Amino acid sequence: MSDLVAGILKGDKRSISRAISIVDNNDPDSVKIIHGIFKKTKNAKTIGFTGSAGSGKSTLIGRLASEFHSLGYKVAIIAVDPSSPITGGALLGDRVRMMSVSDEIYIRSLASRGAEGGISRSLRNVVRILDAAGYNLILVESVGAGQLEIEISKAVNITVVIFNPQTGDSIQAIKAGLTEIGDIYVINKSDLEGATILYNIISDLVGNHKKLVFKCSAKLKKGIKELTRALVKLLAEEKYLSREKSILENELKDMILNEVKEKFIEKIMKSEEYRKLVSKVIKKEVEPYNAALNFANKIIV
Ligand SMILES: Nc1nc2c(ncn2[C@@H]2O[C@H](COP(=O)(O)OP(=O)(O)OP(=O)(O)O)[C@@H](O)[C@H]2O)c(=O)[nH]1
Ligand SMILES: [Mg+2]
Repeated sequence: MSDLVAGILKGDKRSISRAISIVDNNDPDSVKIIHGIFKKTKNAKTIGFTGSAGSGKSTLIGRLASEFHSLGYKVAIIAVDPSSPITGGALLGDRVRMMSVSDEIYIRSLASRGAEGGISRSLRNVVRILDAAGYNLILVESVGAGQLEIEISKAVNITVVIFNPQTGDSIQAIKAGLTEIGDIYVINKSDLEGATILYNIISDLVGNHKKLVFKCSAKLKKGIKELTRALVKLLAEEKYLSREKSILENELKDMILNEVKEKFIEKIMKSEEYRKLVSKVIKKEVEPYNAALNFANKIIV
C-alpha cells in the first residue's frame, strides 16, 4: 500500500489508476490510500459539467481541457456514469482522445454504483488522489438522471450546465431543476439553428445572472476562450473558494451519519426492547408512528 501511495505522489499514472479503482469500488483499502495522501493534497479545483445526452459535454470538456492546459493548469478529466457506458455520444475518453488533447491530461471514467451518496464520496476521494498526484484542475462530466447531477453539483466547486439547441432542452432543464444548480450556463452548438433563441430563454430563466450565460460551439472552437476566462475568474472568487469548506463539512456530516446509522441499527436490532415493540405493533397494542417516536426519544439521550 505504501508503494501505491508513493506512486500516486510521484504522479505515476498506473498507480493513480489502480488507486482510483480501489476507491471507486469502495474497497477497504480506500481508507489506507486516503490516509496516506490526505495531507499532501493542495485543494485542486473541480468543475462539474452537466446537461442532456448529446449536448456536447465531452467535446466541450476536451476543448476546455486543452485551453486550461495551455494556461499552465495540470488537468484531469473524470466522467461519472453509473448507468451504462454507452450513451448518445462517444465515450468520454474516446471523444477527448479523438480531439488529440495532450497526453499530460489524465482521463478516467467512474462507475460508482451502489450506496446512496456513493457517487459523491467516490468522486471526492478520486479528486484527492488526482490532487495528491499533482493535478490542480479536475473537470467532471456527469452522465445520468437529474438526481445524479444534483449530487455531483454538491461535490464540485463550480457547476456548468450545458444546453443543446437541437432538442427541447429548455423545458427539460426546468423539469430537472438544472436552472438552479448552475454557476455558468452554456448554450453549446451555437453553429446550429435555434441557439440564439435558446440563449434568450435560458438568460430569462436564470434571471439576474445573465452575464453567466454563454454561447459557444465546441465543434468550431468558438467561445471557448471566453468561457475559460469566465471559469478562471469564478474559481478565484471568495464564494467558490469557501464552497470547498462546505463541501468538506457535508462530506464529514454524511460520513458521521452513515457510521452512526450503521452502529445504531446493529444495536437496535439486537435489543430486547425493539423485539417487544415489534410484537406490540403486530398485536395492535401500539401504532407504529408513536412506537418509533418513543423508541427514538429513549435511545437518543
Ligand atoms: N454542430 C455541433 N455539434 C457538436 C458540438 N459539440 C458537440 N457536437 C456533436 O454532438 C455530438 C455529441 O457530442 P458529445 O460531446 O459526445 O456529447 P455529450 O454531451 O458528451 O454526450 P453524452 O456523453 O452521450 O451525454 C457529437 O456528434 C459531437 O460532434 C457543437 O458545438 N456543434
Ligand atoms: Mg459525453
